Amino acid sequence: MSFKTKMIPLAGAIAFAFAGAAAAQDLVVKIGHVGPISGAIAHLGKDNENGAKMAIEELNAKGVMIGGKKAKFELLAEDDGADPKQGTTVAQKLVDAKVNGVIGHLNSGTTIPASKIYNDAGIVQISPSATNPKYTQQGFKGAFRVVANDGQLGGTLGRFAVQINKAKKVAVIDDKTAYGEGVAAEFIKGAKGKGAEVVVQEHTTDKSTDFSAILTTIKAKNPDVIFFGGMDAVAGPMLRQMKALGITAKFMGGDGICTADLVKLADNGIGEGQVVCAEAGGVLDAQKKINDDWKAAFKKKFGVEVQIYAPYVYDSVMVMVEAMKAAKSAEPAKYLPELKKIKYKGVTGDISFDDKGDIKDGTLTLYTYKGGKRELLQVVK
Ligand code: ABU
Repeated sequence: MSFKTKMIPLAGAIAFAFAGAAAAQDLVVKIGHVGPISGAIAHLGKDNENGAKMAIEELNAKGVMIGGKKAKFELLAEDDGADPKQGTTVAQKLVDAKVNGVIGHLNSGTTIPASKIYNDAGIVQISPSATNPKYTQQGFKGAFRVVANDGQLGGTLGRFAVQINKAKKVAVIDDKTAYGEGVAAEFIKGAKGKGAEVVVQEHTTDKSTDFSAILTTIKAKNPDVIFFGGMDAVAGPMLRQMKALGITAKFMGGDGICTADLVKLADNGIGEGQVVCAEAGGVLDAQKKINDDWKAAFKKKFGVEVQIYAPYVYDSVMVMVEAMKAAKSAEPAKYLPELKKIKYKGVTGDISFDDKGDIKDGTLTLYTYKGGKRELLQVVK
């Protein structure tokens, strides 16, 4: 064997050794994501999870340096089935896996109990979609939310019902979840504050499919507006059954019903402009193009429209990583102070947090549905 032929594998071995050393110095950053990937709102959980995937893939492709090390981001995605108990089980699983941060959960009913587990473990959590105010009122310094809360959502919709929809009599239904009850209570405050009368209040569950009894009671009261605190998987069949009963009242709801799939779930049960709902975020002017372009890229990548909160999940990952870069560390205790003072321009708009961890200057986007499509009504600051 010649000297030359012996040298080539040696050079290769040296190069391999260096490459191995560099890889050993990479910083593995584990980001947990939790949403309902099973059950009636699995389409929304998948939407959120895809937002996280998009962020992680982009970050890994870009090559992010944190504290002089190349970060390798890993997504640990869990399914909570929108169930509070399952939510705490998977939260503990992520804590045991020593994640550097958690994006989630999707529902308020899972986010709130899980937040105690993350707080006790010193892990930073950003919810991209849970809107119940209690989440950030518990005094957990690592709990953040990038959307407006139910106070803003329900209150604005309550006022809209009276001022724009000219409602004098409103009926209110909730699904008995932390979100549904909370947003319905805020709607009542907003509508009553503007002079409307609540003529009937009914309750269902997030798993119900037959609403004939409560809709028959409501029909007898002849309300101008029916408000539903709950998610699209329940609102869809409810709208279909309203149509079958000949109820033509306006139907209003929060972000939980304001999805791309509502039309499909209602099976053509939505009258033109009958539904008014609100996303707990929104962008105007130049930022709208950035948001629209991101949604188009999402559709190209996953072959489906954004349901509602995928861009907020994407921004939640990005804002967490920005804080890690600024802190030169992926350790929650080290990047938490940076997250608290962050000013980030995301695809969902400007993100910075108040003392409680809520987004500053939360925005809402009101939508209706016409011609089988969601249509923007107005962006409200
Ligand atoms: N905000 C609507 C859906 C999630 C939740 O708060 O339960």
